[in-house]
Amino acid sequence: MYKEFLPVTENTPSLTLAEGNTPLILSEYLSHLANATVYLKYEGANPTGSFKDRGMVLAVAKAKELGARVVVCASTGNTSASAAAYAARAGMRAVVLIPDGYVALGKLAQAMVYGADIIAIRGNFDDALQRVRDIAEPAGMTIVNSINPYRLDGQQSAAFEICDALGSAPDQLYIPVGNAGNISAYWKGFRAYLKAGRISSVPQMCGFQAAGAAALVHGQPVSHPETFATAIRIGKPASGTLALEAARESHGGIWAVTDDDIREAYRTIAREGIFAEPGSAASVAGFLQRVRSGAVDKGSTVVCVLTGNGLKDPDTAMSIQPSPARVVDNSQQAVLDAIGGSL
Ligand code: AN7
Repeated sequence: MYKEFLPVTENTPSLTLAEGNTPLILSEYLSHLANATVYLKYEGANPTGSFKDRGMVLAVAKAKELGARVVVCASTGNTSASAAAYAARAGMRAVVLIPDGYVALGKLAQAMVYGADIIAIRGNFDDALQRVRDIAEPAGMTIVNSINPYRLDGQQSAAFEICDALGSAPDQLYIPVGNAGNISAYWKGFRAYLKAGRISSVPQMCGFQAAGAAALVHGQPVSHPETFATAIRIGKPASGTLALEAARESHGGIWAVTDDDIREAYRTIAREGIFAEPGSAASVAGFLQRVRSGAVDKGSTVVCVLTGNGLKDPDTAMSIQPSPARVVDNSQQAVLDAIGGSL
């Protein structure tokens, strides 16, 4: 679809699971709150339920084009699910290294069902990525983390879609930051669209890290990153320099949101019928923070990126309410009693 902006040639194998073209959903609640027009880019609608598919499709196709048989990645969960799916689709093998005990259940289930070799290391994501860097070349495997440039190239498509849907770039883009690839890819995409004359302005890039893993906010790596939003539990963002450039050049910034802020945002969008995983809700948490501090202009157009599907992390969803279902006898009266006659 956006082939002219991508390094695809006649030798690139055709590979797709129909990724992209995700919904841009108007949030009436957030728009009203900020006196602005606020959209949510719902990346949970991608084939494996996260934005990773946009870049993974290209990274795996290029690996295959160059003759690789095995792809490898470190992952907090979504990259491994996506790598496993596209490797399966391409008839290749996927090896994924994950931090033991810190990957949401749905993501682990995906990597397993798609048939990846899953190695859980006693360490965090940053340790896993270091091990991947150590082993990939000697083992003849292609790294498909976002240090692979094709990942960022492919992920530009989300920025293109937003501009095409709105007819122009938004004024501000809110986005979670983990390993810092996605914010860098969006910025690359907006600049490419500007250069091609498809848009006449670019948005302020507003990135948000979890407070317990806010390396770019503090200006130094976090050796023991902590947050319940395991997707962004990353202490040494590989694309940190690109992300800081995006923030600076666009007059935006990278800020921290607390786990409580993220939980509040997670519930807020769910009350509008939108289910996104905790890491994704960091964008909305950041938006709410900036509305409170008066940094969102009235009448402006804003997009918050919801990077992954809420179904990925059922444990977090269920932990928010201790006993979600009330179990009653199988009778009309028992059901009416349970709902308190409120109907
Ligand atoms: C839902 O899967 O790093 O700043 O290994 O899963 O581009 O890293 C995931 C990251 C945001 C952060 N939202 O994006 C991985 C991984 C969700 C994510 C991010 C991730 P980047």
